[in-house]
Amino acid sequence: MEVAREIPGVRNAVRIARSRGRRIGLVPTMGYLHAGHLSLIEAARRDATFVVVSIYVNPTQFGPQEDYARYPRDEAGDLQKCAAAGVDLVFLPSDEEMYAPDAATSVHVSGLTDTLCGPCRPGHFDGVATVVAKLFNIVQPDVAYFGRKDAQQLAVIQRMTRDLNLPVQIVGCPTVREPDGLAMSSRNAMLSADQRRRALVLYQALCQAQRSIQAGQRQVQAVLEEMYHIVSQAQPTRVDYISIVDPQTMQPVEHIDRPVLVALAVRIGNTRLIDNLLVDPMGSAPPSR
Ligand code: PAJ
Repeated sequence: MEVAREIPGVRNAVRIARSRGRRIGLVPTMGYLHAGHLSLIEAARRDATFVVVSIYVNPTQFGPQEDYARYPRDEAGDLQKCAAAGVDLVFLPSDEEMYAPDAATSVHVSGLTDTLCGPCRPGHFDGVATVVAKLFNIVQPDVAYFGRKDAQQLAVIQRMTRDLNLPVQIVGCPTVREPDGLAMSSRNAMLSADQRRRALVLYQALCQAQRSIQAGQRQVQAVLEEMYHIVSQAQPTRVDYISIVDPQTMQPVEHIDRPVLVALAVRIGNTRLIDNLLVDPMGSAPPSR
């Protein structure tokens, strides 16, 4: 496995791989890798023949009051996991390598970012879209992999890629969960044992929403109230949102008459957790967890 900290090294390795006819797959991450990240790498290994993982805690997608400084980091552990997972190249840039001190350009995807995490995290999706556009330009992958756990992020990147004619195929991958249902996240490492137990309410609320909708509930408000009730039992520091939106536009739906994205963002202690479930009202048998 190669490790590159500078852009010319990445370009060179990718150029050689491409000259050998390899299909380049990119998995962008912020590190502290877990089974969710590894599932993206596995997906990349299935249909690409040269797998690049970027590990970069991107400062521009964190707000001034957010957890950039305490975001977990483990470079040595991440490199081991990448090597074991069969990654070909890891890109580990410094801030100086990624951003010129007078960088003045950013990518803004409008509309999709007006709801859910957008208003709660001003500038967040500009930071994400900009760094992902830069990673696409640095690595020039044929295909890139993103988790559905960050459904709004995936939608933003799909829209940016289409709107800017970036020659990259975007693949969305299913959410990987702990055995009890908690969505895997690097931020889970910041939870105390008690907060970890309380964090399960996110998934419990989503499952309840799915049960209600699949049992025939079509009123958005009724589903949201049930979810608030479950979430409030964990005494969250704050509920940023609990919403039911159209999975393509991310806009709130009025009536549940087609597949909907049920999504929530909740703070347990100082840790902000998000999760979502795509619910088909015509679907069968909700999970029993
Ligand atoms: P990060 O949170 O490290 O996530 C990297 C990728 O892993 C994202 O595509 C995310 O959706 C996916 N992922 C995280 N948890 C997952 C889970 N439980 N199941 C499946 N996939 C999961 O998302 C980012 O980093 C950044 O915003 C980034 C795109 C790298 C830009 O900086």
